[in-house]
Amino acid sequence: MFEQIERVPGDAILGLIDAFKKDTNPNKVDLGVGVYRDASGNTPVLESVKIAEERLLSSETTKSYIGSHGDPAYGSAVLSLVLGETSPVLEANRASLTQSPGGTGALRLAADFIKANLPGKAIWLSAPTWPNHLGIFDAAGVERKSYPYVSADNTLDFDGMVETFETIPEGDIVLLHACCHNPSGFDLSKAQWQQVLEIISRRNLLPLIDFAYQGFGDGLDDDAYGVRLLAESLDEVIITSSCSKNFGIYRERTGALILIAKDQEQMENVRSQAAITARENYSNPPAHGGAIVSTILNDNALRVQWLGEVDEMRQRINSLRRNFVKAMAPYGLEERFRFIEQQRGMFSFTGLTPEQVDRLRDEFSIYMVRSGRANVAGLSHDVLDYVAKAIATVVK
Ligand code: PLP
Ligand code: TYF
Repeated sequence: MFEQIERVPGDAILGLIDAFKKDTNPNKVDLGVGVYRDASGNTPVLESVKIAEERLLSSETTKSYIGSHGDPAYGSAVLSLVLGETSPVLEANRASLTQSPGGTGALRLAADFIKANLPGKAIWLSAPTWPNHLGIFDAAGVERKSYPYVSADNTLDFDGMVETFETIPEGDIVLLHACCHNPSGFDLSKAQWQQVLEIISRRNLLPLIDFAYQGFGDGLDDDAYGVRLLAESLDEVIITSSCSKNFGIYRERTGALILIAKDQEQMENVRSQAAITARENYSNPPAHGGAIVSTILNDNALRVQWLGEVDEMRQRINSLRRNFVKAMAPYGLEERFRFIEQQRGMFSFTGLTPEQVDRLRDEFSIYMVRSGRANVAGLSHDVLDYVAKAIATVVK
């Protein structure tokens, strides 16, 4: 039965992990997969997470199911984190949250929800976007289209984006990255979010906002600007949120599907559909990650500690951005790479070609995605000069 099944290539980003492990060069640098790294190159368990886990271990009384929507304490804590403590959307009781296995699980719930409840509607993805977006909507059978996002000269193509938005049929879904665009690092300004809101509202499109990096751009509240603007101004918004990065709990698979409806009545209707989708995929979400998050967010001291840890991760990334540009100065390339300071989040489109990326790997053991995407968090102040020299060599 299996003999006619073909082998397919694995995920190109995750494949970099193996390639990096096999490399014996002591100077190797991993700028590939998007996980945060500290100054020693580790992806640490946050202190606040460790304390929460210790508490959970001693206080946990059951391993019974938590229900298709997950833990209500997690749900209300994450709704406040995403939409803001005093959100009029929460006041009006028109937001539903379903705990999901990571942001990926939330995206799959969103895709299945769209397929089942909004028949014939297509999803519009930025070009480029996180490659998993393509697979998730294909797997769910949702028609996929794209809008321009990055120009050939490696700048944000906002004009191209809004021009395309003007052509999208009413009722179609547009996927927006809330902040820290993966893979480019180019984010919308507040004025651009306002413009996006105006077009979406006038043309009656449905935004799906992927919020995987809250806290990694300019701060937890600043990063939510677009999300909150659209949630408060529009009747209907879909949000997929992830705690993988900002709590550093990648493998605990902790995320959320947030469905915002016109009023409480319609919210309860769509919420009931989200429960079916969850049930048909995996029944109940894993509990541990959500318990960590709600323990932290619902305890003042732990919350303050976590806020400090998120600030530290973000500040490290942003300082690496500034220092990378400085490190290019000896080669006369400071201005050419100045945009790295303006990009936000873990990722930067460096503008390097696939051939230049290959040379970085082959000649210097520096690993990044062939699109030229670098995980800035994979840098450290110790390797900046080495990486700068290598890049200067391949772009010459
Ligand atoms: N969306 C984007 C844009 C991402 O980069 C990621 C990262 O992995 C995710 C969603 C999903 O994250 P996770 O499923 O690990 O929570
Ligand atoms: O883009 C990244 O590197 C992260 C991690 O299939 C990731 O979002 C990459 C690929 C994948 C799952 C997660």
